[in-house]
Amino acid sequence: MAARGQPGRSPPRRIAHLDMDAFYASVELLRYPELRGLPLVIGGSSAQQPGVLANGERRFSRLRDYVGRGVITTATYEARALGVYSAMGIMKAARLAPDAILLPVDFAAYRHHSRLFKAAVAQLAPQIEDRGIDEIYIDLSALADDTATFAQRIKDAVRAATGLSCSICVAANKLLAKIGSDLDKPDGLTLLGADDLVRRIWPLPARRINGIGPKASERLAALGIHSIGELAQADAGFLQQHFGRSYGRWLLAAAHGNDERPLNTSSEPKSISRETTFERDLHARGDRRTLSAVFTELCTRVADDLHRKHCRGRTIGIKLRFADFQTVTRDLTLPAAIDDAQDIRRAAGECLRRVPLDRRLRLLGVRVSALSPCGEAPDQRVPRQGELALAGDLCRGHD
Ligand code: DCP
Ligand code: MG
Repeated sequence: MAARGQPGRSPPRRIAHLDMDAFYASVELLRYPELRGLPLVIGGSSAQQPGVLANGERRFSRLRDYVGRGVITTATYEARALGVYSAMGIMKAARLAPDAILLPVDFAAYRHHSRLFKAAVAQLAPQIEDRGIDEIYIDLSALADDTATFAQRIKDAVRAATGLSCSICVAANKLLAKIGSDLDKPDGLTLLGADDLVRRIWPLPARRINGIGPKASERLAALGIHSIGELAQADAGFLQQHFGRSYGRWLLAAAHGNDERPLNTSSEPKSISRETTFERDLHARGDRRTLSAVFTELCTRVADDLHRKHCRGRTIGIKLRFADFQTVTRDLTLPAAIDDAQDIRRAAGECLRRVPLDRRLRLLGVRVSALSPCGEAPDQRVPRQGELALAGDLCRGHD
């Protein structure tokens, strides 16, 4: 992709996005190679654990035998060909593919293989941003090697370390590399150059941009914008009018393949946040109870994340997105770091009081930043409620 900014001053970056193919299912196939080539779905509980017959053969569960409310985490490409996908209810999938094999999730095995593939890549290219269990970004900009040769070397190293295949795209930035790694799955190696924005990216549906969720893509469709190309041709003022200033601007930049975000190569989180987009837009008055419950749940989940990462934070923030897509954030910085769900709820509640809640909301989020590892500051104590008002006066607020 073309370098943005001042041509000639800095060469375009080379950012790779690597995503493992049908990850959970592929790990299971290492254990049960006899299932290769068959439609296989991962989900459900230990009841789906394969049994062993008297003759030593394994007996696997089939989708048609499943009863319950579980959802599919992933499916092999053979199962996807039958219309079965991640997040689909297992009983619904059973109607489409009754003979498909069902295995329970085994997170420990997936985490193990996740660590293996990341370590193999880190040996070749140390500039890595960890994006979750089966995906990473890799910055290849400083490497002298030919891009395609190097990307193939990474794929070979992942296969040697894990026995698994992955798909890689190298592009000028994270946004394009992420879209691109999906284009030639499975076992893909995709290079996106300057000409490919129009040829390969613009025909794709707008929701393929990471950051355009189901709701935003529905709203774009209602405005007659279906593809990324159509979004790129849209009027900047029109987009800002319908999606708010900041999201509207971002939508247009993204459709033009512009993204300057650096890789976050630090393994220490800078902030921990949870947010949720509501099934239907909620109003602070009419839906007070629901909103309050969601708010508390978000704070609890953030607190759980903090505990897992063994850290706490001093700055507590909220994010609201109104039905018209206007997004508002507020935060406050406390005298001491906290990690307790109730304390986070109280501080986030303070932030919430500083936003006029006169319109319907589509999204609510809670963030804790200015993190410090637990145990490093023994003199820190949790502030009491009365202290929060003072802290609130000191805090920054921004829209
Ligand atoms: N996952 C999940 N629930 C979802 C989506 C995914 O539990 N709704 C899990 C199972 C996947 C893993 O995360 O194996 C990685 O997600 P991906 O979206 O990368 O999907 P896959 O790796 O399974 O398939 P693909 O080849 O499309 O990347
Ligand atoms: Mg994957």
